[in-house]
Amino acid sequence: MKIQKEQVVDFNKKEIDSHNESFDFLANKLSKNGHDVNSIVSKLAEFQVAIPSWALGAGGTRFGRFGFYGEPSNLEEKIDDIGVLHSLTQTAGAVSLHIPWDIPSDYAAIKEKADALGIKFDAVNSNTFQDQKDAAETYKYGSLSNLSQAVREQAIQHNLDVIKIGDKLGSKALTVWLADGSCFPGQNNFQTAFQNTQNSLIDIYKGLPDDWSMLVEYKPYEPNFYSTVIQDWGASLMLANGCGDKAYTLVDLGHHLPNSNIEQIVSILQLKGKLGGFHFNDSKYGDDDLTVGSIKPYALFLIFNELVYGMENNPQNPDLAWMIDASHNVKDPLEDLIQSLEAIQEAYAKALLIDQKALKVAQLDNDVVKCQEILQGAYRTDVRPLLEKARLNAGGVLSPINAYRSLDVRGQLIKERGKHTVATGL
Ligand code: PSV
Ligand code: MN
Ligand code: MN
Repeated sequence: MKIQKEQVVDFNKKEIDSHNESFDFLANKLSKNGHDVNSIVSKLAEFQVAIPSWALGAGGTRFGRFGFYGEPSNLEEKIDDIGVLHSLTQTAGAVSLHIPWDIPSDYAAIKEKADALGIKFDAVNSNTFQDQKDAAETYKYGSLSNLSQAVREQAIQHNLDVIKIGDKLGSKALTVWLADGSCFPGQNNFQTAFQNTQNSLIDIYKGLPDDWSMLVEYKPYEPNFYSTVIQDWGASLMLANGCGDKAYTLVDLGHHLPNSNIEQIVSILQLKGKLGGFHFNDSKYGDDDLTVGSIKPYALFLIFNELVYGMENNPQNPDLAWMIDASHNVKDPLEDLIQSLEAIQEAYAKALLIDQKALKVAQLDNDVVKCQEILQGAYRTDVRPLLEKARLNAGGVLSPINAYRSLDVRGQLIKERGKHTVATGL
């Protein structure tokens, strides 16, 4: 299934009048308030978010999995699905692979396919949270932190292998997320587990090509429910610092205890030049992996405010590896991802509308009310016409969900792949 340019053009014809009307109205208002609308639209068009190869099928929970018809069952088909997302939205120009779930059988062919669809290979993810077939050692009691040297060596070697695979595809970052930890007090010695993890990460870091970075993801619980070795940004930052300049912290929105001030975390990490990657999703309770912006859109906006500030004021921080890390239990995965991409762009656009100069003045005056008015004035603006314009300029459709449905993409996928397919890596 490939979306053709003519289909995009035809679809946009139906909505262009209404788009022009709402865009002109908004652009006029924003320009009068001193905003550079063209620059906002180009920033939106440039912003690309990687789609993880494991999010294109139904995810499921430990209580069961309800498949979604026409799911991709190999890497080629996953790339095709991202191609659909990218053709419609023009914001999904990258894929993040999970190894060994997605080892290419033919590197040249997969690269060629991705290139043709305008998709780059973003960070590669290692997997030491599952035992692999025929593996000599088990990760039941941890991987990089394990008390057994043989287990640690196997896990280190796996990460080095992942780097090699990513390198062949043009990736420039390795993301390490560990399930390591303990389920019960006393099970682990915290210091030994942390020290083993640090030493293992240093060994992996030594195998990192010069132009690569290592992203260390943290998570407070699950699958271990008493402790995880890399439980928070402090642990991640210490480990990254212990490795070197090319190691960074990766923030996943779902990996925080309730009410954590994530915007403050990303802000300070950027100040220190140590925020390397970002996983988008949303949650009500824990690592729920729900559609971005579906539960706490204001929190997402406040986080984007800090990200925008950091992108503009912290040259010491690298460009971030952006990725959606969501799972879909009841929605069509592609529709869910389209909604997430839209929510990300919306929060970004609203953050770009914050008058930073006026905010600074209000802060200096200790005018707390004014500070809030400035933030909420931006948040309350309906920025969707700006998103439409960015997509239109880039060759995408004005409204991706409408287009996806009117082109009956899922129906086509079912026709091509059959009903009872299961996405790999789930
Ligand atoms: C597990 O929590 C997780 O969702 C992490 O967020 C990783 O990024 C992802 O799996 C893939 O390893
Ligand atoms: Mn994640
Ligand atoms: Mn997660």
